[in-house]
Amino acid sequence: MWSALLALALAATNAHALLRFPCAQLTVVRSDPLINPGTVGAHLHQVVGGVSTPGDSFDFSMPNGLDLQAASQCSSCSVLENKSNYWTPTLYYQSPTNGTFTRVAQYSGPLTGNPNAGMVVYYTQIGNVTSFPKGFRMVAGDPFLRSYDASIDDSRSILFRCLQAKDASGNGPDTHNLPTTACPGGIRSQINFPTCWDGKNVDSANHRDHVAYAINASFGNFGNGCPSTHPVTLPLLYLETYWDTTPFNSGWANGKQPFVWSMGDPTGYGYHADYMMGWPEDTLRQAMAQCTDYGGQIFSCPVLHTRSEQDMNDCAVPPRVDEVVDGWLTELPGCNPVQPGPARATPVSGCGAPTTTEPVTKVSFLKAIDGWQAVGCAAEPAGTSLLTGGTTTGGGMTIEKCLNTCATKGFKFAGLKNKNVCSCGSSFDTSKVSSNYACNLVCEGDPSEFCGAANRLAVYNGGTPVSVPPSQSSTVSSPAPTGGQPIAKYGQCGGQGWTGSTTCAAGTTCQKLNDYYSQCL
Ligand SMILES: *[C@@H]1O[C@H](CO)[C@@H](O)[C@H](O)[C@H]1NC(C)=O
Ligand SMILES: *[C@@H]1O[C@H](CO)[C@@H](O)[C@H](O)[C@H]1NC(C)=O
Ligand SMILES: *[C@@H]1O[C@H](CO)[C@@H](O)[C@H](O)[C@H]1NC(C)=O
Ligand SMILES: CC(=O)N[C@H]1CO[C@H](CO)[C@@H](O)[C@@H]1O
Repeated sequence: MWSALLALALAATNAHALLRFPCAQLTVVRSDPLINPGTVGAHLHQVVGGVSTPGDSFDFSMPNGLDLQAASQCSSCSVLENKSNYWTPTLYYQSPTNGTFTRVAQYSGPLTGNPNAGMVVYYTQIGNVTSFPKGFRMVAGDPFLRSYDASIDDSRSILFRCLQAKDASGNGPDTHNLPTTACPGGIRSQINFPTCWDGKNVDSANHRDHVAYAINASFGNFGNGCPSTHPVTLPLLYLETYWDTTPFNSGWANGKQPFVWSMGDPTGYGYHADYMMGWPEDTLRQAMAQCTDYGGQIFSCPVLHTRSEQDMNDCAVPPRVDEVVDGWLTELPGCNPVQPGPARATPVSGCGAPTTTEPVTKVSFLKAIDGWQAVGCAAEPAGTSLLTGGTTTGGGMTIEKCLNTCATKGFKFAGLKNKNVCSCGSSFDTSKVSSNYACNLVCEGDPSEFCGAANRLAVYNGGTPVSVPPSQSSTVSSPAPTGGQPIAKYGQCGGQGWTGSTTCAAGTTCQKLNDYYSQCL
């Protein structure tokens, strides 16, 4: 799509507005607040974008009318103004020899930096567009499709690119199904959302009836205008995700492609995506009028601003479903059976997979370990060391291995960083800890644990417990409402260090969610 658009933009006399920006991974969890609101979802998703409360998980319940712009405190996307949420399924490799599954890592695309990869988001102006209204949401694709039907919009809106190299060219053949040959640069999944709206409803029961694809549109083709039932043209939103399938290129048997989407789809036809709009309404409108850089670069658009990659990576939340999604799994999360079709897939349930969510207060990227205090996640920029008693790297690092190593050497403090680095120390400056930091990379040696992140140290203390100061706001903080105005629903109304108003708008009350944050609900 990228090269097609570039050609189009260069050829066009009137430039189409284009935004293209990366989003880091917010969370990977069996949640789908559109399709399965308030409960555990049917299959695993990777989610990017805003978080409705800081330190909270991507919410399982995102009720109609929720104003993401007002509610979101951080976003994993590079555009500061954008608090939208986007999610897609995740990709697994299934071993042809023993049938177990392991999750395929993602990588950030070329030309958009190097955040902890989620996806690259595009918004394109196709003619005279009307921006998404507040509260707007929709889905693209159909998770139950297992064959290609050119008459189905969902079928045409998806393509997979078999990348020939991990470089900026992005070259490779596109197919509607998962590639049938091993791809030297991995696979890029590409999906278009509908671009035509009924002009009235921000959502519909199936999250689709209020929107439609343009006539004869397909991925990379804008189509021939909107149908009369949905006459209002929206910006074209599309998502690209880079899957690093290359470690498995030698793991094909009998020429059969070994990848399967998290809903049990080995074909690719059931690929799908969800969108919850979280822009300030007028900002996207202005961007669609003014951001005509043909590369879609945000920094060349005066209306928009970017956040740092570190801030993107720090906007991450722990999964609230108690299940392991990495390592080698005997079943896909939610125990979705692999259904190759060509008939539509059928949903399964009651297979024993968790159906309840963990309380927000219970989930953390740090683990509760007897005799150790989980101090918190601290900033440790490259070239600096918060714990100075030496480091060990690799060796199938786990939290337990690191704590044991440090304890054996007589150190009270242990810290884990970047999946596999362990450092020890006899003292630690707790002011470096912030709940705004994410220590969310899965440990090299245990897929059920997290071992810090790049530039972020997960700190444990085996000595006398230390007190951790209230969280410093390091990234983006919401300004306290002024003038004693009542705070709107979902707005912050209290918590550690809060100096703003605590008066909620009529019909809502200030409810304590956790120690450092409270909301009008
Ligand atoms: C299954 O096969 C994969 C490689 O295809 C291997 O890494 C994994 O350890 C195997 N698991 C079991 C339980 O044999
Ligand atoms: C674009 O759409 C707006 C709102 O529907 C309308 O007022 C305006 O005239 C349109 N502009 C063009 C150039 O078609
Ligand atoms: C859509 O495609 C069909 C089949 O190619 C064609 O017959 C029809 O004229 C097209 N409609 C429009 C509006 O382009
Ligand atoms: C926290 C945050 O990113 N807020 C920004 C959201 O977008 C508005 C409108 O552009 C900005 O003013 C905020 O700073």
